[in-house]
Amino acid sequence: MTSSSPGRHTRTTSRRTRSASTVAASGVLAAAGVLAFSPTAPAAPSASSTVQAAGTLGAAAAQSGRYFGTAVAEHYGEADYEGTLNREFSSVVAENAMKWDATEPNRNQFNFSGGDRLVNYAQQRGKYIRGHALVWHAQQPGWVQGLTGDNLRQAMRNHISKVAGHYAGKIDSWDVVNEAFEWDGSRRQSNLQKQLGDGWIEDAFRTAKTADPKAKLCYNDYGTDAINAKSDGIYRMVKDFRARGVPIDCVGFQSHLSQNENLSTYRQNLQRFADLGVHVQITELDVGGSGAAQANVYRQVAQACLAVARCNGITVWGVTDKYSWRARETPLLFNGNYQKKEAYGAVLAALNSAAG
Ligand code: 9MR
Repeated sequence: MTSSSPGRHTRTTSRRTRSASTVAASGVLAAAGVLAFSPTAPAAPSASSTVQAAGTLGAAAAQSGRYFGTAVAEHYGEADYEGTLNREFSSVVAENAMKWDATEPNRNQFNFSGGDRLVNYAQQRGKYIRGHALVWHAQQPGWVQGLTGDNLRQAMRNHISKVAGHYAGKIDSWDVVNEAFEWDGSRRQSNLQKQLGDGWIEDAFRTAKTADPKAKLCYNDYGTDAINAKSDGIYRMVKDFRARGVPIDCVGFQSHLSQNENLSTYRQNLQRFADLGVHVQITELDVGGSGAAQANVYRQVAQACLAVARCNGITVWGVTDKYSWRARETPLLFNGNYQKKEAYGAVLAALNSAAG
């Protein structure tokens, strides 16, 4: 991929020409405002005899113009956590700090402290930033849960306007709406759906577009990792939005998987969405399991994204197994002692082989 990915900053990327120092230097340039949000700087072509495989996930993904990110929780104080985060990942997303309950605990009273901290951290290091999540049926503050009718509509619009407005120009991709479909492809019967009817999702996207015109606006969900009834329902919505000019730019596939996952239609599913003209992103990847079986699922997911031109990035849902929401299933790329797991090697090799 050579254009307009992973962010809105067009760049061309040579294959396997980055070194760790190039990536580090690009972070400095980004901090100086030279390369705003660009995780890596374009590198000069080099002779194939001098080509080196990239040594970190972020640098390896950047060879094809993609980001490789992680969800971040509040563990910056831990040296190994921050060291691993900073070294390996070219993109971040707040695991919880930008959700509705965290950002607007009382009506129209906003708390941006956790989100601001992450955004500052990422900007200083030239990392891509995903925003998660403006509207979701879960993690709503108590005051939202009882609202009805137009009162809820106004609360939703105000929340999106204020949060997306606060971060306008800083977020590369926003999860505007999260998890709004059922397994059978129908709309989830959330308070939003029941009170506002089918129009609430496009209302949310239009409001976000006004608040932050430059961010890529995404619909994000789980259980959509195959061609199935749920992904069919979302596909129909995205197709309709594109046909009617509703501002949707990307679809996030959370990809909370297990090592026994059947991924036979994973790539085709990404591709059919991409063919609607949206970017697709793997947004919350984790794979319960261990060893070669786990590594194999990670490899297939990375290869699928690499095979789809509009798949512009992969995010894993945490840095270390220790702090994973699925900790007992050891689903991430680094173990509790921040050692690289077999899955790490599989992902790195896949990213490097796609580049070379
Ligand atoms: O990982 C998040 C965990 O710390 C929170 O307690 C939980 C609350 O619902 O949300 C988790 O993240 C979810 C994400 O925001 C949306 N997709 C599913 C993720 C795992 O539950």
